[in-house]
Amino acid sequence: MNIGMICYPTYGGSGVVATELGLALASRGHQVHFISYAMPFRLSNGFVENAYYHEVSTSDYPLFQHPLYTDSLAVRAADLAESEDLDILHAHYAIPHAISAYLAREMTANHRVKVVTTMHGTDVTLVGNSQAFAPLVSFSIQRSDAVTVVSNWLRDKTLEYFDVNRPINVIHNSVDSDRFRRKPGPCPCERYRLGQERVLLHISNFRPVKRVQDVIQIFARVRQSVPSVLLMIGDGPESDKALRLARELGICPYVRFLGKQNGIENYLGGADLFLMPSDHESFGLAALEAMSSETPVIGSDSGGLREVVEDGVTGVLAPVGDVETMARRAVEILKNPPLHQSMARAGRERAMRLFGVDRIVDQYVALYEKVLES
Ligand code: GMT
Repeated sequence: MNIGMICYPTYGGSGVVATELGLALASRGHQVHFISYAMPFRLSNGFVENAYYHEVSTSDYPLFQHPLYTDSLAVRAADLAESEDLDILHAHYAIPHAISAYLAREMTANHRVKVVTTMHGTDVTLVGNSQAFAPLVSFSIQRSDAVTVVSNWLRDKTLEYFDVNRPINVIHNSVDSDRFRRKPGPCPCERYRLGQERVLLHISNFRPVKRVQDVIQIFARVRQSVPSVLLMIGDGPESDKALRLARELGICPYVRFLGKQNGIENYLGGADLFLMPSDHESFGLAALEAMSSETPVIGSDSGGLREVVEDGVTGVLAPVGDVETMARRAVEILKNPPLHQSMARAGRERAMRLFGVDRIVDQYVALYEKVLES
């Protein structure tokens, strides 16, 4: 098949999912064309057979006060649909990608290319559900040839928020278990252990939904009974608040803000616990990557995280905002090596059994085939 993969190139789950899916499809011999405004960051490791990158640039004509990315993307995608004879245009994250894909299909001769839209979370729950965008997301869902979401929870939210009368397919996110595995040798975490400290890790885009201040609060409590350091990877609007809170709580020397990092598998493969106390996650890809790396997860008992983390088995889920319980359970795990080890092993086993790349890519391929037959 010839597939156009429309995605965000930045650090973040939806771009990662699109890139990993595209690379897996390319390794199976499909021709995959990534379409974005910059090179997706997990694609920038060099030449990959059957994978191509097409940059979208927008016009800066003075009349246009705002970049017309949606339009430029549609034109680029339509052009590629014709020149590369695309079978599928797969839009990751509805806004604005699904609408650009729809326009592209309508612009092409015979409307041959099929549009598959995958919704990832905030395109349904926060941004998509806002008055500014809801009608557009609804329209995109109705006009796509197939729609997928990354969890059962997100399917339910989609049906709750939008008036749609079409199947919404659940295809969970996947993890490359070769890449995300325990690292036996020296890992970057070692630099930050001041002695025998344990390493707690958080990775996100530091948006309000991630509740990064809860991460700091949990760590402050853990540190009272377990010598430990906290590594904060990523960046975003709440970084300053988290830093300020760490200062106020007097734990600054033990909290390292590392910014955006490549090679997060090296950190995940050396950490002792992963913290994800989000308000909600439609899935929680980083939690899955942690489990695959044998790092137990302390997270919120909400959203799609319940489909990823098995509470009490591969980590612990506690009510949103309940930093006391999250900290207490984290300490229990850190002070009990057999428990830690059994959770670590169970996490990897669950990640491989339910979320292996082959299993998930098979589901996308089956969906593409079905759409092409219709
Ligand atoms: O968090 C976001 O708003 C961005 C989005 C993204 O592009 O990374 O994250 C969502 O998609 C990921 C990949 O499917 C999911 O693992 C995340 O849970 C989801 N984030 C939220 O639902 C908050």
